[in-house]
Amino acid sequence: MRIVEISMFHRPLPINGEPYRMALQELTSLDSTLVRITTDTGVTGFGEFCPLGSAYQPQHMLGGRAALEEICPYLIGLNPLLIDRAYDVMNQALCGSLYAKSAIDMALWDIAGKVYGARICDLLGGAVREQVPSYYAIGLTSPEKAVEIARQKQAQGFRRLQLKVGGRELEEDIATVRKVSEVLGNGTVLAVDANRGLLPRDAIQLSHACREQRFVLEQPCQTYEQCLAVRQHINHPLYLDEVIEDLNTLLRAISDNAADGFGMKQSRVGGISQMRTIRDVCASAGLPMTSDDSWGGDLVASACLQLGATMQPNLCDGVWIAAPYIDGHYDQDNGISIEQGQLSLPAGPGLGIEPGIGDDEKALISFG
Ligand code: 0XW
Ligand code: MG
Repeated sequence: MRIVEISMFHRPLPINGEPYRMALQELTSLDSTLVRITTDTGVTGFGEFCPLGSAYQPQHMLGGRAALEEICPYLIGLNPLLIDRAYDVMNQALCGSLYAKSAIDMALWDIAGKVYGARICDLLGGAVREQVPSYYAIGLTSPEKAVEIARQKQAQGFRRLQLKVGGRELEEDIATVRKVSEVLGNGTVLAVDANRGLLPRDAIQLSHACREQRFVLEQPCQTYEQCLAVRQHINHPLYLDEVIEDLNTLLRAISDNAADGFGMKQSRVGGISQMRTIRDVCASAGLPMTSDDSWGGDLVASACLQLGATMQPNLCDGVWIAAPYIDGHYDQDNGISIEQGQLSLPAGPGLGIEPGIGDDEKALISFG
């Protein structure tokens, strides 16, 4: 079996409703890139990457596409089932750009599932459960609006809420955390996520001011070292997200006892293959993580869900997907939606998603 063609396609993902506000970004539309890998047997696999805009992390749409233009010629002719070998070739062709490589990795896993007649979760050791909890991220907003959303999302079945803070007056963050905490039902847990937007002094003051409220404080400050220092002075478990850029930084964080859990994004670390290892390392350390990505449609959503379904429930803090902010699906029949706060694995092999790329759709670029 050989790769004979790799093509890229653009999928605009406008955000429905309010802009998506975090401490350092406000987003109204995202741009996703789909990758289609075609083999000589006619089996095709699909992947996707979708940076959270151009300023969130060192990733952006055009940079990812340029990285794939550099990489793809080296992949033509390879056996797509030898995923680790193909990844070696990608790393020899280009250093870094893990977010772009994640889309190739995803498509290769999709092909493997279709060839072996198995869902990706079952190639990753098997699903522990067929439904996996999602969680909802409440963007930066007023205390009153945050309370309204918290009530609404709990009524919809979510049992984990993430509340964005940072990038504004500390008093407003404190008021919002306190007000939302008051309306959390039994069994609903809260993550307060600053996406690196709090100064160390403010992260410490937020934790002290809200010492009566139960939550994990996620990625409060800009750097790993700042979070490590803040951890010594706060009253809440600390999660790391953006600074865990690869397996090595995860191993360092575990060795330093720097975190009580992790918000993990598949594209940041390089794809399903890397998230599988991170899953196992976190499990061996007894530390929970989420199985998320920055953004994306049904392909990214399925990839996060496939991995999340294989995680032990007590170590899986949920699978976040962007579907609530996206109108429609790539796959009208099998698109990934949240029902009662839960995600259900698609039945089909691989990702179980056909992204609806028409035969007449012109690719941004094709190789092979
Ligand atoms: C909530 N997320 C997983 C989605 C956005 O990309 C931000 C991210 C986070 O937790 O930082
Ligand atoms: Mg986060």
